[in-house]
Amino acid sequence: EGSIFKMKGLKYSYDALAPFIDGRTMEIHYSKHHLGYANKLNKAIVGTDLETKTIEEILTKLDIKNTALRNNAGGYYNHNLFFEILNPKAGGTPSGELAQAITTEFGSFDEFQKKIAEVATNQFGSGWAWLNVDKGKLVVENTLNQDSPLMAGKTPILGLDVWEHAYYLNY
Ligand code: MN3
Repeated sequence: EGSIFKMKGLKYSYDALAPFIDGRTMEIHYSKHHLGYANKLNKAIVGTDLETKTIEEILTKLDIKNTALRNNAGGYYNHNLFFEILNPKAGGTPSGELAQAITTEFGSFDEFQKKIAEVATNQFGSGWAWLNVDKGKLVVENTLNQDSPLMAGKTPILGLDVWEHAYYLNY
């Protein structure tokens, strides 16, 4: 009842990314912050016609003056992506079409890494650094707060959470 958008679960344990991200930080981030966005998103849409929409539909047609929906729909979507793409058995350099597109757009994988690190570390206040597809091209950019690239018609591939809550216990 009322719980329309569910938590997807983690495919690894909270401490699987240590020592880079410690278990306590991951537990708080997932079970308090991410869950909070899901709960507040569900509260914002209960009884409205948004109940039957997908999260992507909600974000691409969002009324940005609806602050509760903007923050929590964005927060829910962004964190689903974040916790899915982090994985202790993943990483390394990409291959195939993505590797080719990164070389075309940024010159090399190293240059791409430099660029996204620069965008992330220069974020003023809370937000995200992204690798997005924008009109068929890769772009590195940031968003403020929990705004999702989907709100601007872009497709996120990689999202780096640079809110303090993502790292503040150890960094
Ligand atoms: Mn977060």
